[in-house]
Amino acid sequence: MKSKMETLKGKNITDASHKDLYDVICAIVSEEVNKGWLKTEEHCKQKQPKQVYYLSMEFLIGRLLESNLLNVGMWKVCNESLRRLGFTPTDVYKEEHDPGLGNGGLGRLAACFLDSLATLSYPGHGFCIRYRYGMFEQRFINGYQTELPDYWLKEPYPWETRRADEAIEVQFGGNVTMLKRNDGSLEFKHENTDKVLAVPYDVPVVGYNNEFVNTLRLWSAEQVDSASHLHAATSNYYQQLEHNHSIEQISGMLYPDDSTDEGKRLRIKQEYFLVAASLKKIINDYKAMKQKSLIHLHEKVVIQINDTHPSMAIPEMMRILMDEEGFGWENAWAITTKVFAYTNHTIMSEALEKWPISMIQELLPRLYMIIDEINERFCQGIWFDYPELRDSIPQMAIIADGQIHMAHLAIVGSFSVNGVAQLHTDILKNHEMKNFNKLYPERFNNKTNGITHRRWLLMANPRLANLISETIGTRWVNRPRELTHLLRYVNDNPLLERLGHVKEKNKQDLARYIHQTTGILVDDQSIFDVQIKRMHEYKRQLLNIFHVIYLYNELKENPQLDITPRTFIFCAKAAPGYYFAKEIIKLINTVASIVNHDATINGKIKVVFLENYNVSLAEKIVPAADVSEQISTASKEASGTGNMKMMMNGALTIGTLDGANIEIKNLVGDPNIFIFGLRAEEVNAYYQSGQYSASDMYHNDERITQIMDQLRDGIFGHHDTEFTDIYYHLLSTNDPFFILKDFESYVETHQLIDEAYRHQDKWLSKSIVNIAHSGKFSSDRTIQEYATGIWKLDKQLK
Ligand code: NBG
Repeated sequence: MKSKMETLKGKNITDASHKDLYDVICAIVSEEVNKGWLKTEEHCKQKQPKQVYYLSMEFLIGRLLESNLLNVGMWKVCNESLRRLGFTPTDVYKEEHDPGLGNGGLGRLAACFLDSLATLSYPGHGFCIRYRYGMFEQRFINGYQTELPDYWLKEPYPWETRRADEAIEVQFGGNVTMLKRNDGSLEFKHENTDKVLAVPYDVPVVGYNNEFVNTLRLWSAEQVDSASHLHAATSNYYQQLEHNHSIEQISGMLYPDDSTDEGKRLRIKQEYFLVAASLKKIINDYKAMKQKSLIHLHEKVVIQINDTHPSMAIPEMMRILMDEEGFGWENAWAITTKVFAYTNHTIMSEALEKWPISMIQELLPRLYMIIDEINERFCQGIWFDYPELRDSIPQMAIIADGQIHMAHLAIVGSFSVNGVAQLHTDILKNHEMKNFNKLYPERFNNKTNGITHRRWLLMANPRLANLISETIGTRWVNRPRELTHLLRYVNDNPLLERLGHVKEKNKQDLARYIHQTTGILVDDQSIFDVQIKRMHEYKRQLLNIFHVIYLYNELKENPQLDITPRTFIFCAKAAPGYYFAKEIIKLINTVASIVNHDATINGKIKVVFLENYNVSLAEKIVPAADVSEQISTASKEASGTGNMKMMMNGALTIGTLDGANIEIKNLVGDPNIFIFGLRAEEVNAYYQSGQYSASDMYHNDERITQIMDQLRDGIFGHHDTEFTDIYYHLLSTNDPFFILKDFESYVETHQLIDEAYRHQDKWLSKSIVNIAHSGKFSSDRTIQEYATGIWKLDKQLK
């Protein structure tokens, strides 16, 4: 480190700043990483194994220095040398800007998957966009969310390599003319298009301890050589500049919407840009292998479509095969449908992308023709071959009501369709996509999500990781299922005590961070009750804050009330245009400022809303959580992955029977999880019957009446504490997420938690049971299932 500091920075290590150290360590690690990168590429060139390409509009990779250090085996050494030199390692690591190339669970899942692919030595690569502005930075001003642009590339990003020589031209707009060839076949000429250059930036994805390094390729939109490609409409200099600007916008920013479809033209451009550049690269690589014909593409290539966002890859593949490679429709379709697999991540109808026909026609005229033909053939196929489904054709069509239904396109064009937790897959098969399941039962399958235990336990919680290794040895690191060996220790008092100590230390760290960043002093002996995820009505942060207001009301009534002290910790970004979600943020901040400053409740409850949730902040909070809030309206949360992270770190879940909570419950058993609320079937039955009345709930439960009236009239007469919109919204929409309905069982279940926490030994053994069973939720397991069940990949043993 010393000599590198001298040669790279011309400085003595004693004079080095944190940023200098960061740069130098990156350079040292990169040398290691690059060796493996080259080796892996050579290996794949020689062996030509089948590869998976993971197409995703989001990859929330988090900071890479620490995880790369861990994976190349230099983490401990580096920490020690930094300490010896008098530095705090975390001060150095936090010099890295956390790239916010994603919104939430979907993007983080993609990052965990890449980590596991490389670690299991599967050849697989991610494709995404190099957004210049990532997820917005969140600040609270007067309790309201405000958004600041996240210009993460201000400093050069040390992990990317620009590969201008591999740039690819992508075309938009223009017109298509049909010509008849001599042999009678048709030729489609696509002319007068607007051309954009996709320039790749490659980021290495480093496997754990195996010298296996895959690639995450980020595409940046740039103008095609300006001298030779003047756009038809750009007659003068200013128009030319404006045109260039509009091109650069394609990789300008990430859409900060979670689960909502905003119907933006630019979003379509981004999606097509990702897809067109990536497919070109995939096909170029295939051809470089000197395969006989693209007919065999599926033997070497499988492309996973992460949600519908990249589903234009299906018609784009058809376009390439027909217009550029000369295949007829039948052969092109046979190739295409053997190559694509689609993952669905939500059943929220507003998130199932639909694009207006006119927009696609204008932006991607040739693609529209192909989608139209796919739709035509699909609908005719049902009509002739599945008469029993004829009545369903309007609901199943790819093009209907002037819109293109991207989920339908994705299902029709893929050989595999998977959900992300058992319940979610069942709902897809039996409700949302019922008719498609009748048509293609063999396509539907479940792949329950996972998280990389290397980042979320080994790296984020070294105290716990060390304790585990001291107890059961280190084999769990490579075989996380072996965490179950901890079950032998559920009644082992010395271990429970040490576990308690680890949690205490982690909570002290978080308490310090909370104090530094917010000025709030929290009791580190209190229960750390954590809800960290996107702000969304279905995730029901509102139910959580209702419970807090209820407790506060109780304490005001009776200050001597014997409750276990609690710190309620929230993190959540709301989509900038999601008014109601932003009102809930303001409400939580308002409750926080009242509760935290009220001396009469003796500090028994505190509410902390930490700004700007991102991967790095999650890494601080997760190890300190006692209680993990997973309280979505049953059936709405496809899986959840925060639930897995906190369980793995010894938190106990309070949750509904939704998403992966069900699988957590099945593993740990009822005594080790706190389940409450309506079940998915009950929720569905209420929707069907219309039998639910929010107004009755409001009138019949005094606690709810009080809280609702406080929202309407102001909480304890404080200024600026009226939330009439929330009050009226809940009543006028009849509380579609059953917040009022589930309130009672939520409160009761929290009382059980309060009680259980008093018996620390019992609590800690529940905690051990959770940690012990969390191995199933390693993304290594998930990736193994994808690799054998869908992708048919071979592990590359070296
Ligand atoms: C999210 C779901 C989560 C799930 C992640 C990863 C989208 C569209 N979906 O429940 O809401 O855990 O995907 O699968 O972001």
